[in-house]
Amino acid sequence: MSTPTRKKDRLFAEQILPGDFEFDKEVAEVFEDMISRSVPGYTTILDMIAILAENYIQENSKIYDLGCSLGGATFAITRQLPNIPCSIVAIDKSSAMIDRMEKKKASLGTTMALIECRCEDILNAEIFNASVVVLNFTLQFVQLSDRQRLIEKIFAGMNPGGILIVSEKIRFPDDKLNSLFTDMHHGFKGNRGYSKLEISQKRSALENVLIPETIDTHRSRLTQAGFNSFDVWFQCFNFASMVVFK
Ligand code: GEK
Repeated sequence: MSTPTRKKDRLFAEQILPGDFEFDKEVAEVFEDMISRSVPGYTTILDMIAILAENYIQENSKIYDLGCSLGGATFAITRQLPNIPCSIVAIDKSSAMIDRMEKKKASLGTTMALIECRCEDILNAEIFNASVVVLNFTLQFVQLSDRQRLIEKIFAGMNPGGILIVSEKIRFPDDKLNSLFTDMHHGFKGNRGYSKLEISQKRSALENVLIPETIDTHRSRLTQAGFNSFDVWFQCFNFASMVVFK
C-alpha cells in the first residue's frame, strides 16, 4: 500500500498537551506512514496474512478484517485471493479511517466490489459464515473486559476449519525482557526517523488506550473460547502475530 503521495507522520513532533490517542482525521491522513514506521514487520505481516487467507478461504464464505483502518490487510488479501466466490467485510469504528478506505477502494476499480466497508464497533458487529478472521493490531485497543466476549462471538460466527489471525503488541511476564524489548522497539522507531520527543509523547498518548497482554493470556482466552492449535507465527520484539483454528 505504499504510495509516493504517502503523508509523513509528524503528529507528535512538537510539544503537545497530554491527551489520549484517537483514530481521528489527522491520524487517518498519516496512518500508512505511522504504522509502517512504528510496527516492526508490519508489511511482512500483511503479506503473510494474505497467504494464510489464500490457504483457508472457503467457497461462498466471508473474510472479516476487524479494525481494518485503511484496509492494509483487506487490500493485501484481495491481491492474493484465489478465483472463488467469497467476500470481505472490513469494519472499523473510526469514520475517518472508513472514509479514506472507501476512497482507496473506489480508486482501485470494480474488481474491489467484493469488499464491503462498514463503520461499526466490532463489539456490535454481526459475524457469520466466516472462514478467515483478521484482528491485525485491533484487540489491543478493545477494553480488557470486552475481549473474551468478542473472541467468543468471533468463534461462534466462524465455519469449522476457519482461521483466526490475531496480531498484537505484547507484554512479557519478565520485567527485564519487557524493558529490553521496549528499548529495542524505541530503537526501531528512532532508526525510522522518529525523535525521542515523538516516541515519548506517542507512548504517553497510547498509555490508557493500547493495553498489551502476554502471549499466555491470549492463548488462554482463545482456547477457552473453543479455538485450537494456537501458536505464534511471527514475533519481532514486543510485537507478535498468532493463529488459531476452529
Ligand atoms: C491494519 N488492522 O492496517 N471497533 C472497530 N474498530 C476498532 C475498535 C472497535 N471496537 N477498536 C479499535 N478499532 C489495521 C491496523 S489499527 C492498529 C489496525 C494501530 C480500530 C481503530 O479505529 C483503528 O483503526 C484500528 O482498530 C487499530 O492492518 O494503530 O496500532
